[in-house]
Amino acid sequence: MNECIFCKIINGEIPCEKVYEDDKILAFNDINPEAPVHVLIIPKEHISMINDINEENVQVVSHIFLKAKEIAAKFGIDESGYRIVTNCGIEAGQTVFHIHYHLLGGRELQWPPG
Ligand code: IU
Repeated sequence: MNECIFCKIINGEIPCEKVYEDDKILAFNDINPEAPVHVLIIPKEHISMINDINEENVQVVSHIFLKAKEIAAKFGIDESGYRIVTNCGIEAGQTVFHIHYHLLGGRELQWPPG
């Protein structure tokens, strides 16, 4: 996936503000934060979107959620509350086609989203 910007962030071609990394996932601050805490959590394996999750790659999703709660705790928002969002497809607002989980918090969040 040579042209994928998030793959380039994973392999270090493009810098990021790293929040967490292990062999399966990377988490970094969103370049255009929508909340005081806005972290993107991505699998190192290129998966374009939710529609491409299958029996072979699904385990990384549970790993992302296990680490998401730790990241929320690290930012001190695990008790106050936070939101995890994945946009799937154009009409949902997905602009980067490497699956990512937005972890948002640090302010009161509105519902429903637009
Ligand atoms: P979306 O759900 O696909 O719309 O989210 C893409 C996010 O990726 C969006 O919040 C961007 O600000 C963010 N982002 C980034 O953090 N760094 C980048 O180089 C690019 C997008 I391109």
